[in-house]
Amino acid sequence: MTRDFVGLSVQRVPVHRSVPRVSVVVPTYNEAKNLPHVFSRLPPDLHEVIVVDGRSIDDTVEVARALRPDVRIVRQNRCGKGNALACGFAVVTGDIIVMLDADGSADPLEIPRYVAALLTGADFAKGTRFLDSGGSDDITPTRAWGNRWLNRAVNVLFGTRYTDLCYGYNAFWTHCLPVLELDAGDRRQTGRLWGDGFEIETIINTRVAKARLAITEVPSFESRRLHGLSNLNTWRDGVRVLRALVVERLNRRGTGHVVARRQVTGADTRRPRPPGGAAVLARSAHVTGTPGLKSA
Ligand SMILES: Nc1nc2c(ncn2[C@@H]2O[C@H](COP(=O)(O)OP(=O)(O)O)[C@@H](O)[C@H]2O)c(=O)[nH]1
Ligand SMILES: [Mg+2]
Repeated sequence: MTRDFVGLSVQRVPVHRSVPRVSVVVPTYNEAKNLPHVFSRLPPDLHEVIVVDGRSIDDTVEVARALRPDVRIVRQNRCGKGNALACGFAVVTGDIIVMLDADGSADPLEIPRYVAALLTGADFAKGTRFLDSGGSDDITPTRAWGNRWLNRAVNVLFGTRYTDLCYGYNAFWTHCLPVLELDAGDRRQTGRLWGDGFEIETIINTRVAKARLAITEVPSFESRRLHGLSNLNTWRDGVRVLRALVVERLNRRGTGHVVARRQVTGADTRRPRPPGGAAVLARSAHVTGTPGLKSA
């Protein structure tokens, strides 16, 4: 089961490409041992795989190149997963962007599910571990507890009905990128800026909600990290997420953009937004299709 909620602040335009080009953005920090597993499960016919490395001290970049000679390597300019994603998004050339962790927790075999959700009308396909076939072997009880409360908070503050705020496996149409207002910034800048850390998922999830994009939740199973340790600090990063909710509620980031929405043929799950009301949430059919993923 997927869940949609819908906004109307977007303008529909036809996109003259029946098979979208899928770009996968992979932030990496010392993931050399995990990349063979992750890359072996990438679907064929991706448009591009972009590894954004955060000055790994292992062989992450060499391993990525050896596994996949066509990989695009980007060096992030500042620190943190958020900055890595911003740097990767900035160089994407495909129609769809998939955010994929490199530690083996996010399964690349699920990518077609996300693409199918986008092809059936979503602007943003948001992974969730807490719906239907979703689940997690990786989340600790403390993190699950924190996520539950943060999730309640986002839904109250932003009128959403998310089931999993703090999950980093998402996909969206590249033309929605301006809504995120992420700034890869000056390559010479080295400090840590707002959005550079693990608050990135919250920033993205709240900005797409503020922009009233059509969001579909996609059930996803999160496996245990294969090798190495998580870079996330539950309490420190939990506080950053909470702060992100407050900051993003108070600022207007994400609201100033009209997004040209891809005209989707076939079943349309969009519903009009009630005047002055919260975003509408509807349940759509199961996303089961495996659309072709083609190179340009
Ligand atoms: N480039 C880059 N990638 C990072 C950084 N921090 C984490 N990552 C990557 O982001 C993904 C998720 O990080 P992880 O440590 O597994 O966090 P968790 O899944 O929240 O426990 C992994 O692919 C990491 O390698 C960073 O500072 N820079
Ligand atoms: Mg992880």
